[in-house]
Amino acid sequence: MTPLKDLNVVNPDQSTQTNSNLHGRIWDPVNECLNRETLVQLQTSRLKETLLRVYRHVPSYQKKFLQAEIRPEEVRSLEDLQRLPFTTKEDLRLSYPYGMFAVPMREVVRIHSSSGTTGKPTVVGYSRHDLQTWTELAARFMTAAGVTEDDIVHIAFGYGLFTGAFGLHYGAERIGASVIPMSSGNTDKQIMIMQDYRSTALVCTPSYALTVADRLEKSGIDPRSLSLRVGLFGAEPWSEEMRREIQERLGIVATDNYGLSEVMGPGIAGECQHRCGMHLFEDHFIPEIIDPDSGQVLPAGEVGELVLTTITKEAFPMVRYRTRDITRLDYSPCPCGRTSVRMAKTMGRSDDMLIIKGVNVFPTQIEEILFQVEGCEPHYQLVVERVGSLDTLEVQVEVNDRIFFDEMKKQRAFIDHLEKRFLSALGVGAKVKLVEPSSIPRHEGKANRIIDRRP
Ligand code: DLL
Repeated sequence: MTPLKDLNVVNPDQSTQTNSNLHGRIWDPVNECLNRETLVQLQTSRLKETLLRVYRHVPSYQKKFLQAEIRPEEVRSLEDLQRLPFTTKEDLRLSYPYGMFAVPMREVVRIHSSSGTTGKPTVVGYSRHDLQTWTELAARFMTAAGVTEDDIVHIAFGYGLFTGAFGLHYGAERIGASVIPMSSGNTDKQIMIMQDYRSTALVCTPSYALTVADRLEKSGIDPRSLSLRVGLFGAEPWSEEMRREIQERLGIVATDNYGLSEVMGPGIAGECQHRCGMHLFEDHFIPEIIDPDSGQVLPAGEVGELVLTTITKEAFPMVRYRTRDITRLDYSPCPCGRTSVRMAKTMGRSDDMLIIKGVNVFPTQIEEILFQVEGCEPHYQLVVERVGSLDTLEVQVEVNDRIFFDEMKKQRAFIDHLEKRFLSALGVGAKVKLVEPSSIPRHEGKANRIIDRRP
């Protein structure tokens, strides 16, 4: 473990203050740099408490545990977690709206809800203590991304039931940064505020960061004339290529952070300045990676579905929640000194995985290729159809103004080139359709890349 004196502590409540900027700043070094043995002890005792709480206070957990013939007291180690049943979005739907709350409503001080696209949303609640935890964890990952009390944090997530804006808002205030609660939409106004208020940190989805870059370009504003230096992006999958594109076009460092409303909102994991995976706050969440088909826990390092158990939440604890997000865990040491496991950038949700002629394809894989090809704009849409019993994929790609819409031969050669790249990288063919600049809808929040026309 890195000795505390070698870390740059910034949390005013932990002021064993230090020197070096070598590792970047660490908000809560005591808890972010625990050695594994201490961490496992802490996780085990917190897990036991959580299980007792849900068993006593949440009828659906009690029922599930009884069905699985396991009582909370029988869970004595982290390995025993595997004996517990999973919790799924369907469980949350069945208990809509408040059936899975583990405290009386008088102790719930905030309600949020997930951005479900179909049916009823899922409702989540926070106690006062949960909000404090959330704020601390947001301060952790924002500090890891490089935000300090000198930053002017421009929050372009929508304020509302979505957890994005509030999570980062309180985290930034906790750090002591100046927060601009801009909310989403009206890109021209966002840019005006960024210019006039000298925003230094941009908080939004990665796809919206590109929308901002497009608008700056169209308005003839040099991004380098803004004060932006760092971006904290999350809430949707994005590739390394997209990171490069955002960094180049906005002239900032782009960092990734991860969360989901059912478990907490943003503040589950985030990148440090080394950007080699997102530090997952294991003193609050226990991660597992499972095979999404069999439900079997996979060995460390393998790619699979992330399952999370909350171990400090009061109002809305989740036991073995299936996130549907596909990722991998890395337990190797990180040069920043934090000791937590790191989750890889998620490839996407298992729900978004397309199976084209038997081959699994994630939209982010297509994105990676598009961003490498000169002439493509970073805006695309995937159309999936079923012909007979086979699924087919069409990739609609925006091309930039400089490209030959009127020259058929060149256009054909460009399509052939892209189709070959897809075939060799994905192992399956995709049809490419070029579309006019600016014709693919832009999103203010999460981008919706897939049009599914399958019956
Ligand atoms: O998107 C919470 C959040 C807000 C995270 C702002 C980060 C920043 P939900 O609306 O419930 O909550 O959606 C959660 O979004 O299961 C993932 O599929 C996806 N997601 C979130 N962060 C990332 C990320 C918020 N960094 C769902 N990379 C999750 C890829 C992400 N996917």
